[in-house]
Amino acid sequence: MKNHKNAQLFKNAQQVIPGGVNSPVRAFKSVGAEPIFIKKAKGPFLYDEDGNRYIDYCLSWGPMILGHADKYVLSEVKKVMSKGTSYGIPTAGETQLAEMIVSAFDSIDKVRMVSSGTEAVMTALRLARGATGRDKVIKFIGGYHGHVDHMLVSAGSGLMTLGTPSSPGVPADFAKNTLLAPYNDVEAVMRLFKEYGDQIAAVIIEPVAGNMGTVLPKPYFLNEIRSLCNQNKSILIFDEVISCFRLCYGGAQTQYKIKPDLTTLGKIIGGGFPIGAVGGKASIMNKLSPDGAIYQAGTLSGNPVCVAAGIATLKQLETSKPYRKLDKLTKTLCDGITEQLTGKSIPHKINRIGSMFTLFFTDCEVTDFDTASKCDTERYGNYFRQMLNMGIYLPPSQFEANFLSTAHTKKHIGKTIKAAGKLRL
Ligand code: KE4
Repeated sequence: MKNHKNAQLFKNAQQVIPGGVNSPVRAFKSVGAEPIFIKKAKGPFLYDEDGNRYIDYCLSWGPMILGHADKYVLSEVKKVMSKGTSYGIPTAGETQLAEMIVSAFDSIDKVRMVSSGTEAVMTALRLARGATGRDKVIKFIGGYHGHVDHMLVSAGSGLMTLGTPSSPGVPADFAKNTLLAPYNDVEAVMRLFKEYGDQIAAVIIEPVAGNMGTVLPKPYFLNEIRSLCNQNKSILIFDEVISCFRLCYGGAQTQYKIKPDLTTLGKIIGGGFPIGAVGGKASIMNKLSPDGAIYQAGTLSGNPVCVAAGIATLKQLETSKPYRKLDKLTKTLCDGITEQLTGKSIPHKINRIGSMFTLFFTDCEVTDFDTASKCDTERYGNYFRQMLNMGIYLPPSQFEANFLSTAHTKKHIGKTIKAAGKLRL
């Protein structure tokens, strides 16, 4: 694999961009490599500046479910762009996208659009705190909800504890209202409610975790969390920034038949453009300004170009209903990789739901951050680098999810399985 231009571009970037990247994971640090620089992308393929082509299983961290540069999305975006790109004044498109989201989610009566998943989470948490008059929030260890100050917290000593900042620059004061519990551990959540019940504004959870690698909720885990929130009059927030429209035409909540009070969305609903959204029951959403007192705002919120890409993406997902096919193709890929690695006696586990999966290098089931962090990340880095050299682009971290798009075919899957057969790990 040629790498000359990539290396030079990375050197140039590091002169003027911190770490040479605009989001840390893109630096490939956790996989012991230097980043490639992308020149273009089409369908399932990425093309870097050195002319190397890759089958892409990261898909910009999830949004590109139709593959890159989808013809219809681009044509709809070009149409809208030709009439201007931002007004800061309402457009009919925003209502159309909101209506599509409302009709896809039983739990959502109203939607407020923002420009990122982080902003959606920030808004949802402020809404929950404003609506309940309470300050504490429960999150799960290994859950990632964007870089909101009071979500950048990690567990201190013991299994359940008050959050301590996981990043410099987050005042301890901001973290003290964040409580942590291990994912899939209902008893830990019960203990938190027992101790802090009437102070807990919300529980925020990735109904299918994607940020410790893919980790699925144990049976009834989400139901238990739902009933604990009901009993304590706390708000249940499903962070579906990854899972919305990924697993089905709706969210993980549709699949698991659980109705949260608020949902954060992002990624796919923007079709590759900057977007986020928070949706929920009108009784809560109406508390947002200007009708309500809870403030939230954004210059480019509901931007017409981003909204056009989102509408074009959701329209195709709604009509083509690709989910069964995506599930089948992803199963074929995962079964093929497992066959190859088992043949090499390499301990591994694959957690998968639909077209979202993670290959963990471990011999134990991965059900929470504790078990995920026991994985062999060195081996993952080796796997990433070898697959990259064979033209397969994977998430540059063990603790992320892989995705398929409707542009991936059996041919691409076959090539990927064949590459897995050549691994020397
Ligand atoms: P953004 O602010 O990055 O748009 O969204 C934050 C966010 C919120 N909630 C969930 C469940 C998320 O996964 C994310 C962001 N996802 C990561 C990848 N897992 C973004 C990649 C990155 O940070 O560069």
